[in-house]
Amino acid sequence: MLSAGIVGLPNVGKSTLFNALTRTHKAPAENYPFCTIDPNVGVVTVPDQRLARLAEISHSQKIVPTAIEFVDIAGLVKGASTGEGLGNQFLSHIREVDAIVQVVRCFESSDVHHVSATIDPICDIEVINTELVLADIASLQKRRDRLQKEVRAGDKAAKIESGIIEKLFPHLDAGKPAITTKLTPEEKVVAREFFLLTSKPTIFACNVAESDLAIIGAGVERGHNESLQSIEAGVTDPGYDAAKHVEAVRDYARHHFGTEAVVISAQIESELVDLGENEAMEYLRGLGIEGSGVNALIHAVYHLLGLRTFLTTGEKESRAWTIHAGDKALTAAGVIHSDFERGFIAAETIQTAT
Ligand SMILES: Nc1nc2c(ncn2[C@@H]2O[C@H](COP(=O)(O)OP(=O)(O)OP(=O)(O)O)[C@@H](O)[C@H]2O)c(=O)[nH]1
Ligand SMILES: [Mg+2]
Repeated sequence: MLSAGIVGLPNVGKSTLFNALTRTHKAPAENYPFCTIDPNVGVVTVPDQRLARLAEISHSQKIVPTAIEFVDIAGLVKGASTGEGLGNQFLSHIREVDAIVQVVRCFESSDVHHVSATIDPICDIEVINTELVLADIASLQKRRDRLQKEVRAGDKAAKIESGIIEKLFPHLDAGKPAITTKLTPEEKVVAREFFLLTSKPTIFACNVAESDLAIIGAGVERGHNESLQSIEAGVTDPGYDAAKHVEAVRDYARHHFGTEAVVISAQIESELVDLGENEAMEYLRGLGIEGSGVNALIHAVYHLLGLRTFLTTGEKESRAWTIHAGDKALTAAGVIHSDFERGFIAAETIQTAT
């Protein structure tokens, strides 16, 4: 199963988000930095309203949604790439995941300690990115040193690798993530073997206060202009403008990573995990929040991992199956059973609202 790692500075709400995602209280989420040391791992089902509808139509006995794994990783600090705050150990946890959700603190609270004292999401993102980039530079440097002998001996594969490394170096040196380096599809396949931290697809999660979520709107879409104002309820500083920070993160995500930012309120959604899903949605609506930011994040991560769903339905079950973006109907049939792939005749498609 593909997995996404929850990464960020200490005490920004990563474990709180993990609990909201897994609908558990599994991860301790206390108000002090480095509360998490060992990663928390949880399987998260991908919400899909179409399944319930199909189950109704087919009178299915059960519903089987698809799932992805989330890993709540310890907070990173400046100097992590050289071992600060158990940095090397934490970085190795990031190396094992397939995608990264970078949690950025956009909530104001004088009670919750911030490692760099002020709320400055862009500065926070840059601290994390710098550490990941530095770790990648160090591992590429080692690889380059190891390859030298083979390159001199004229080894063809080593030469190709070395060429790619020379493309990556200046990019990383400029502080940019490896994922935005211009490489050919063939080079990308080779570069995958380098296991660089900054080559992992990344998405940003802006963790805002529940009162700000009601105004900005949960999920990926940009809020209306008239909502891009500061609000005074629920924050210590009346001039605090969460929407401005969210906009800045969205801009940064787009320009530096070619990716998106999702707005969540980890705190409120983690407090609702004991309620049924409908009840939780009802509660959010009562707060003026349309739609769960956490559900939007799950969908965004699923897509980020390059995964897509198709559905089957019958009396026995209505089920979501996972395929990869670009897979053909034939491959999808094979996911259910190899016989379906071998004996495939035709696919009929219908248009549905998603
Ligand atoms: N006010 C407010 N507090 C929050 C929010 N999200 C998390 N917190 C609080 O911030 C503190 C830290 O949350 P955690 O989820 O443990 O943070 P973390 O990023 O996992 O921290 P480390 O494991 O130490 O790196 C807890 O006291 C949470 O209740 C939020 O949206 N608003
Ligand atoms: Mg934690």
